[in-house]
Amino acid sequence: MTKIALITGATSGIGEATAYEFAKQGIHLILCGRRVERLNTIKAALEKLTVVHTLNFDIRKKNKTFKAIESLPEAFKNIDILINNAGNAHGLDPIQDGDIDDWDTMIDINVKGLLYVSKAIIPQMTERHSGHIINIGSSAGKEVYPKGNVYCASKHAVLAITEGMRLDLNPYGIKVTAINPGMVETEFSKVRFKGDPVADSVYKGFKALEAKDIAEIIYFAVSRPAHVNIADLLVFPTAQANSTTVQKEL
Ligand code: NDP
Ligand code: 8X3
Repeated sequence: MTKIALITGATSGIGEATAYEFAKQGIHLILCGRRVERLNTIKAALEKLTVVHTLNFDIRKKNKTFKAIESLPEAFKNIDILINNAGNAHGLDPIQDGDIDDWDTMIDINVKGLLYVSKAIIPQMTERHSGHIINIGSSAGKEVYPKGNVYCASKHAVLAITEGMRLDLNPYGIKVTAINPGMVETEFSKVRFKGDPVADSVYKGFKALEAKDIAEIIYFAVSRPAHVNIADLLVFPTAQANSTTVQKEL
């Protein structure tokens, strides 16, 4: 039976690559993001492969998030796969110099936004006793690195929420998965460093993961048989051993 997937943060990076991967497999798509032009461009490209609906909202806005998901046409209301991917790091500063607006942004998007979207979608999954939620965590959710403080906290929270979801949704047969990437070359560093050219050096001197690498793993996770749930995956580029150990040739 054809599945329906909702992907947050589908306008770039891992979310966009996942949309392409799922479209190739004929999964029907609900693509979410704030940049409406990008949503339209991606929709136009993927409609050649599958059925696509777009939702343009900021996951920090609780009411707008619920309204957007309520607005889904009947054919898209029963979401089988939720990819909670939207998120970013904002800043890289020692805790004593951290920008409070950056802290708010990361907690509001990476943690609260993920919860709002989940809250809007889970009830129809529990009702149907079916569904798969994939939360995109991070290696930063497994260990804390210098100056990572609040971003790492937000991703540790994603991991705790994932485990909580897996426990609470267990009676309903809903799969819950955390996929935790190390360094992936996307717009992530541009957002983190707010356009500062330092962003360009983050992935220099080694082969970082590509968004597609994670997208393929996400598809692998959602395409396992009904009795198999990949609970938690940590994925590094080969050159990376942990958050602070990266073999670079400069
Ligand atoms: P990108 O910056 O390329 O993509 C981030 C996506 O999130 C965009 O589509 C953006 O869409 C969306 N987004 C951000 N803020 C909001 C918001 N307030 N409301 C709705 N959508 C939002 O980064 P990645 O693809 O790398 O990041 C995707 C996920 O992967 C994030 O959760 C990130 O923490 C995680 N991750 C990334 C790693 C990396 O090294 N790149 C490593 C480990 C985890 P728009 O701006 O259009 O709203
Ligand atoms: C992104 C990985 O190490 O850049 O979640 O914080 S890192």
